[in-house]
Amino acid sequence: MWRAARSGRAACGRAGLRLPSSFMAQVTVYTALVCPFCVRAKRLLDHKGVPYEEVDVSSDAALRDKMVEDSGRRTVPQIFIDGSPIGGYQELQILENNGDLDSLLGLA
Ligand SMILES: N[C@@H](CCC(=O)N[C@@H](CS)C(=O)NCC(=O)O)C(=O)O
Repeated sequence: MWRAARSGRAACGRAGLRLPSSFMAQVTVYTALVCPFCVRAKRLLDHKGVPYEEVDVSSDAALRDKMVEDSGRRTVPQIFIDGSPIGGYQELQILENNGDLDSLLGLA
């Protein structure tokens, strides 16, 4: 049922409609202040019209530790979709290039 709701955009898509953000995946992007890869990741999500929560770990060691623990990676950005770590900008771009990102985001 949930997947049907998630894929509702296919039916709406023909009319050019988009699902309300409540149907879209929850996206969290851990970032830091000086971070070109963070800029690229956010630009890609912005381009797709995907809302996300940004967590700046620049000056918060505890938050950074949590990011490392939850993602298994030390670099920023780290991107989570519905709580699952998908990696950094390059992994995000690979998912987009493969055509897998939209379904993860609840857009397909
Ligand atoms: N392959 C990673 C590269 C990320 C990366 O190198 N991020 C830099 C900031 S833009 C970083 O965290 N540098 C600190 C470090 O390598 O410990 C991605 O695509 O996100």
